[in-house]
Amino acid sequence: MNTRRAVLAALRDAGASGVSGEAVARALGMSRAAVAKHVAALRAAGYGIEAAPGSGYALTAVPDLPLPEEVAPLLDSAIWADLRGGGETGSTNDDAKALARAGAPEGTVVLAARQTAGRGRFARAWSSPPGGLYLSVVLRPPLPLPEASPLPLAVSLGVARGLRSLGVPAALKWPNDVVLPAGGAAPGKLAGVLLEVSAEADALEWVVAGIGVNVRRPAGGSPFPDAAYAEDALGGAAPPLAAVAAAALDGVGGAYLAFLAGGFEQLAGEYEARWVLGGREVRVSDARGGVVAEGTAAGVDGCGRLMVDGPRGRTSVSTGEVTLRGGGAPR
Ligand code: BT5
Repeated sequence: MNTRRAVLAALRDAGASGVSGEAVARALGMSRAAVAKHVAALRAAGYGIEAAPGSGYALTAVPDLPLPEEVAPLLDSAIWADLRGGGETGSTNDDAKALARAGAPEGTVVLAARQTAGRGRFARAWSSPPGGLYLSVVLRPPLPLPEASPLPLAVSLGVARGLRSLGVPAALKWPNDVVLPAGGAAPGKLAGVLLEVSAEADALEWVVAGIGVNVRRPAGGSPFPDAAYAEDALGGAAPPLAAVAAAALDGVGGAYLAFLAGGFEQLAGEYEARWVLGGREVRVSDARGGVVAEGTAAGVDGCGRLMVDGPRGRTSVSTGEVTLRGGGAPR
């Protein structure tokens, strides 16, 4: 536990009656000035900490932000070792890539409550207002590049697992969407996943997996008619962002380790149990809108490719954009 987290834990333990700076300093083996410095930093991050003469510091408010101090104690997965951020940034993927290039180990996490330059695939924008959760993780899978192709699916499966653990019935839409099924209507996009990789020859150096989750509807309404929000599935009561972050990280950690241990075959059954495309009529387009495949979504193969059965047989697609074409009961 780092020292700021230890100071916060001491304030939490003290409850409403508070604790003196001197007692915290003694318990943690640090100077009173160091305690005061951490208290100032916690206040700057949004914590309410009152200083009453005689009784010391009392924690009066905890911000609804995915701060490392809030997320770390909720995590079960041991893979996430170094958590950073939690406020506003340009893009957590850019931050995590800079850390990866500088040698950050697997398990480094960058969190944010708002992004000013959030990105989707194919240089598209990811709308990142307050009320959403934005995070990126550094992974260093010991794999040749081609074997990593199902990783985006494993990561989205992990995000769906995490959201389901919070009671949100998250489902999957190949390749990288986590969606909220909406009865007969098109499922709404609840979360998106963006993987960026660096490889030397054929060996992966690092993977940055970025995840954006729509948690609360933005104050001014959603800019995307097909966006869905976790709170929609929870009767308007969204969990704190730190709880969403911990659930997503635990889900992704578990799915990633299962993928490393047994390949995508290990996850394919669960993926197909959760996906909204099975048996549906789909059209797959490339980044420029050209149609790559059309037909019935038949499944996902061990390489994470979408199998589409069309009039001229089966096509396996490794990337693209899927549109549901109506008809065909989901299975
Ligand atoms: C994705 O791209 O779905 C990947 C999104 C990844 C975002 C995370 S946030 C943390 C990390 N840091 C980053 O900078 N990025 C990652 P794609 O499949 O290309 O979908 C993008 C499209 O979804 C856009 O062109 C819009 O049409 C739509 N869109 C944008 N923002 C949205 C939102 N908040 N909710 C639903 N749809 C959105």
